Amino acid sequence: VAMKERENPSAFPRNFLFGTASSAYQFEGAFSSDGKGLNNWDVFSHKPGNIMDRSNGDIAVDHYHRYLEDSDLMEDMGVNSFRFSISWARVLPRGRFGKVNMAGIRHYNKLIDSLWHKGIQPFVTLTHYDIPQELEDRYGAWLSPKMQDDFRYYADVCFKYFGDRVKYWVTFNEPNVAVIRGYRSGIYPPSRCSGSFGNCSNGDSEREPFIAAHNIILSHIAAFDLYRAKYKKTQGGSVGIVLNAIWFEPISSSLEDKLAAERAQSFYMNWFLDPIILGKYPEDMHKILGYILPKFLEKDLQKMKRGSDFIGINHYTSFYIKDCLVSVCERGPGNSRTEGLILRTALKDGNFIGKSTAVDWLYVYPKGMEKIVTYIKDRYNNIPMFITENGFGEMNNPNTTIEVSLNDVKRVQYMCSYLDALATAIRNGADVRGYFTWSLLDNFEWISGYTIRFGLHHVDYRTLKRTRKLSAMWYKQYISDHKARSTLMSRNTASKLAME
Ligand code: PNW
Repeated sequence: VAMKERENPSAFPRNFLFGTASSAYQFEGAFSSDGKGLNNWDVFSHKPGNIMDRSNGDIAVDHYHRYLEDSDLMEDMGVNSFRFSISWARVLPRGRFGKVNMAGIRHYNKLIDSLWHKGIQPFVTLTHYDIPQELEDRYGAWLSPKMQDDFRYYADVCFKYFGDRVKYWVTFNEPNVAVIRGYRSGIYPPSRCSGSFGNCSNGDSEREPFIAAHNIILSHIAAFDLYRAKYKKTQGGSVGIVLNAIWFEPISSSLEDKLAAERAQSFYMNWFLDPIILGKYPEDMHKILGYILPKFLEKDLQKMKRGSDFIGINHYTSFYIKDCLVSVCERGPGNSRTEGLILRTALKDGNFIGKSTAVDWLYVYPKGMEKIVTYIKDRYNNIPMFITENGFGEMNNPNTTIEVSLNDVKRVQYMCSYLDALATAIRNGADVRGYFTWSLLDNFEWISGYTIRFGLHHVDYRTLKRTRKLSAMWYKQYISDHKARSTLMSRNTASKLAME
């Protein structure tokens, strides 16, 4: 088998980015060091009842102090890229209402330089859920259109200080998840929701998600446009956005279920990507929401075709979707407005689409990777794509020993099968340029605290010691094997060209 594999050229192109992913709040810790301001997650996680194990990211995995050790782990795995995020409040403790924190700038400069030193490309996200608390207090976060000016200012500071060495920028990580959880169910800051959507009653779950999303889309466009006008020529990088992407499989081949799956995609991912890439909200959102859906102004629309150099895809899971708009479901018919907001996920003969895991939303269905990538390729004219996250979570309870954690066979199987499905999509023509596994280390898993481990390296939360798991060793082998095989491919291609 090994021989045969070696004769097989890799599907991944030669300069493909193989990396691991992280985010500031989940990794850095040092939440009040060196002049950092408080952000929405600092405040949220300190309120009792918000985080499952009553933990927070005050220390997290102390990546702020241990970034050198962590870049050694990456070097050892042979990855050629690292996806991390900048903490907005570390760079601008009070947003644009205060000074730039030069200690924060120095920190990211050191991190970026240490990566370059090891031949690791930085792949940098500006906002991975965390925003300065000052902005949440002033505006209710993304509910205000003023946030566009705040975000543009923040992006400008980052492009200016880091753009000579950062060639891949992501404006937002998963704004679809941030908005649905922040303004519909209320389980993430700013904890707003109403009606039957969540456990609070301080918002408007039927409207606010769409207002927040609209302001985020315009903020992305503002930063993209700023980069194009002011930095692109001299810095030569690219700017994209990352969406959480679930594959929605129609539960039957009926037209109703197919339309329902399409609707689910509209209300989850195309909600953001359509305006940014195609210049308008999806048609079925218009139909269902009517006047609730905010309108773009003429001056915005000018900038909104191909408003992104690439799409980042965080893909983990798939669900069956069943129509409830036309047909009657167990959960009752959806009324026209809430239909789009509630994912009508369904079971087929009592089963989910893939194998269940310790994570309640994670079902293993590798084919979903091929399907979602192909879907995005077809819908957005094969725009360059990166898999910015894909990974497997395991339970961490007091009984899990480190030995069990380190022998993460299921994570290896998951990565192996999902990468295989990705390779198929690439062979069929999808322009995918990189893959980042979530995550380099076990870390703070948002409202699940430290109860779930997603890392290729185990972290002992008492000593913060890192130990590589089986998956880290497997990934190292996988990368080196594919590097060898893609060199083979370019040689084959070269000799083929020579023959012609
Ligand atoms: C992502 N889903 O969130 C986030 O970007 C990471 O910060 C997080 O640690 C990681 O995935 C693991 O949870 C997700 O419903 C939110 O499919 C929702 C889903 C997937 C990932």
